[in-house]
Amino acid sequence: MIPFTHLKDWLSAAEADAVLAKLEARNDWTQGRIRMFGREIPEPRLTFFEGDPGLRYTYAHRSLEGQGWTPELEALRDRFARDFGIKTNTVLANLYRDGQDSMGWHRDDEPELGPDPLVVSLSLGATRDFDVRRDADKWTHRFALGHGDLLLMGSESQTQWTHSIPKRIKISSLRINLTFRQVFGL
Ligand SMILES: O=C(O)CCC(=O)C(=O)O
Repeated sequence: MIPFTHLKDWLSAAEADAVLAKLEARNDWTQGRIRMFGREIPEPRLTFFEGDPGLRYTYAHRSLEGQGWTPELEALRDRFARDFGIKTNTVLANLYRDGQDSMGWHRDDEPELGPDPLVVSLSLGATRDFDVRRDADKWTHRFALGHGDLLLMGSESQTQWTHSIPKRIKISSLRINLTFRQVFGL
């Protein structure tokens, strides 16, 4: 059993198109700077963070604070709670401008996410590979996440596994991913 559940076409094409258009039109996409291995580098993607006011999420020395919800992301958050019983109070959005943008192997295990974080991940736009690797034996599996697909990352997904979005130089169009998480005030 692996703790990742891929729900293809969870949003209809029309719904996915509408959310993607709203997100593409936002003007708060930022290229953050993160610290890795003692060096500060620009992230190879753009991001924004949204969530309950005052909630803070810090990764790779980059600190983000929630300032409330836009209606379309709040509606998605409520749907996840209703459909899956997964309560979330923040969303980190990633925009991969093309296949040169990527995310290295990592886990979402910051202390404010609690001991066994659950993550609900919605993909929009270009299909990209999403690789997962199990700590115990380094076994890897690849999901192709397409427009409107949902990936539920369940119990142990962040404690026993890592994940990544590899570069794909032939992909020239953008992808947006929304990762909804529950941040606990520390
Ligand atoms: O873009 C994705 O599908 C993954 C995003 C991710 O790994 C993260 O935000 O931690």
